[in-house]
Amino acid sequence: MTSVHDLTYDLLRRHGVTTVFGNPGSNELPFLKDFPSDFRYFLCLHEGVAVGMADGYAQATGRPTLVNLHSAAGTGNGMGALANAWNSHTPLIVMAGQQTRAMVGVEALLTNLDSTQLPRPLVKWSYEPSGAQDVPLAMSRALQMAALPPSGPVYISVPYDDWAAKADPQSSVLPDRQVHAVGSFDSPSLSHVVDRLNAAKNPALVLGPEVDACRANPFAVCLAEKLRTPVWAAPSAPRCPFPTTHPYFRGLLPASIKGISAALSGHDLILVVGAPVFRYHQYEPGPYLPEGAELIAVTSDPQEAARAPVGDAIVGNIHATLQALADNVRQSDRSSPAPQPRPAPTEIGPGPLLPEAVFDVIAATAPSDATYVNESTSTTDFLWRRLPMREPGSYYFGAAGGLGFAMPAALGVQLAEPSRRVIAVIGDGSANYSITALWTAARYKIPVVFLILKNGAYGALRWFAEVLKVDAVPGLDVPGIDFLSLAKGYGVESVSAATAEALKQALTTALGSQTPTLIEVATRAEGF
Ligand code: TZD
Repeated sequence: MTSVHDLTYDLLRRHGVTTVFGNPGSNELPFLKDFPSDFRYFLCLHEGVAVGMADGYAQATGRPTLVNLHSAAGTGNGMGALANAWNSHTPLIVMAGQQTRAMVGVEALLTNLDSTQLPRPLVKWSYEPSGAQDVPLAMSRALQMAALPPSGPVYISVPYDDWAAKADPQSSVLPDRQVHAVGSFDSPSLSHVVDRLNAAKNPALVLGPEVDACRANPFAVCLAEKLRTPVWAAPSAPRCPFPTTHPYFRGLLPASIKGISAALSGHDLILVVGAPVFRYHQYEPGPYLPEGAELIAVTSDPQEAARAPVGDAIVGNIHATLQALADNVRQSDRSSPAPQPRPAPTEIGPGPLLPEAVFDVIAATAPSDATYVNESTSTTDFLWRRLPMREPGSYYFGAAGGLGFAMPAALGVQLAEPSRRVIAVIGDGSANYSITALWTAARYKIPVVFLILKNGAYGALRWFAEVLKVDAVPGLDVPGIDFLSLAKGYGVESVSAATAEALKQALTTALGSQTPTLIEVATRAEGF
C-alpha cells in the first residue's frame, strides 16, 4: 500500500510541481525523506528568500510552485514575501511542517499554534489536514486552489508523523483529477464593452500585471492599434504589460488619486485590464476620474472588481477577454497618438553617476529580451522611461511593495527562463532584506546579474518625507555597506563600477558569464 509520502509526491509530479524551494527544520524532514531523484530542491537560507524565489519562479512559469517552510517561525519569516505573492496573484503552495500529532496538544517546541490562522489574510485557503489520510486530498486541493482564478497563495500545515502513514486506497485517483476554469466572455457583455469602446471619442487603455501574467501583451498591442489609443501601465505595476518601446506607450501612471485623473484627463472612456482600480500609494486626494470620463475594468479577481470605487467591472479571463476585444472592436480612423519623445541621454558629470545614466548604460548593453527585476525604489520612473522592455515577462517588482523581493525573485525567474538574462536592479537599502539569496545564487550557479545602486540612503523614504512634509526623521541613511565583501562572503563574483564606461564593461563581462555577478555602482543621492 502506498504511503501518504509517496502518493503526495506522485500528485506533485503529475501536476508538474517537481521544483521545491525551502528551508528545512525537524518537522519537515519526514516529508523530505527519500527525496525523489526527478525532483529538485533549492535551499534558501531564509524563508523570505524561499518564498520570494518561488514567487519569481511561479510568475515566470505561470504554474503552481511549492515552498516548504519550518513551522510557525519559518512561516513568519516568509510572511513579508507572502504579501507580495498575494498581491501578484502568484499560485504558491506554502507548506509548513507541524509537530507530530501526539505533541501538538502539549505545545511541544515547534508546534505551529493555530496554524491555519497564521498566514491569513495573505492566502486564498489555509488548512491543516484532520488526519494523515486527509493529507493527499489536502495537497490536491491546494494545487487546484492555487491555480484556479484568481490564482494566489495557499497554505497547508502537515503534522510530520502523517507522511509515514498508509494512504487511503481511494486517494489513488487524486493524481488523475483535472479541474479547469472555463470563464468566457458572454456575448452581451462583450458587445456592450465593444460598443462603448467603438463609441468613445477618446478612449485610453490602462494595463496591469495580469495581462503580462497570461502573456496577453500582443492582444493589448492589437487592441491599442485598432482603437488608436494611448496606453499606460497601471500605477505601481509589478509587471510590464505592453512594450515600452511602442509609440503609443505613455509609461507608468502615478500612484495617487489626483495624479491618475490628471494623467488621464481628456479621455472619455478608460478601459483598465488586468489591474485593480487602482493600486494607489501616496495620498493626494481628488476626483477618482477626470471630468467626463467613464471607466470599465476587466479583472480575474472578484475582490478587485467589487472594491473599485468607480466604474463598471467585468470578472473574467484576461487572455480570452483581451483577445475578444481586439478581434471585435472597429478599426478607428482617428489619428494615432503622437509618440512620446524618448528621454535624452543623461549627461555624465564628475562624481557618482545619476541613476538615469545607469539605466542608459543598461539599455545600451543588455540583450533586447533581458528581464529586469526591480527593487531600486526611488528610480522606478527612470527605469520605465529608459529601459526597453518589449517581450512578455520582461519586468517584475514586489507587488505589495514589500522589500526583499528582487534578489530571490530574480533567481526564480532566471531558473524558469534559462534562455533569457535576468538583471536585478536593487537599491543599497533593499538589497539587505534578502541578501542571503546571494548564497543560493552561487550554490546553484544561477547567473543573475545583481546591480546594486549605492546611494547610501533610503531615497524613496526621503522623497516620501517631503510628500508628507515631515522633517528630521531618523533612520533614512544606510552608509558604509560593502557589497563587494558581502558577495565574496556568499561566494558571488563582484565588481565595483564608478563610471559609465566601467559599468558598461562590468555589465558586458557579467552578461557573458554563466555564474552570478554583483555589480556595485555608486549613484547620486541628491535631488531628494
Ligand atoms: N520594509 C519592507 C519590508 N518594505 C518596505 N517597503 C519598507 C521597509 C519601507 N521602504 C520603502 O518602501 S522604500 C525604502 C524602504 C526602507 C528604501 C529603500 O532604499 P533603497 O532604494 O536604497 O533600496 P532608494 O532608491 O534609495 O529608495
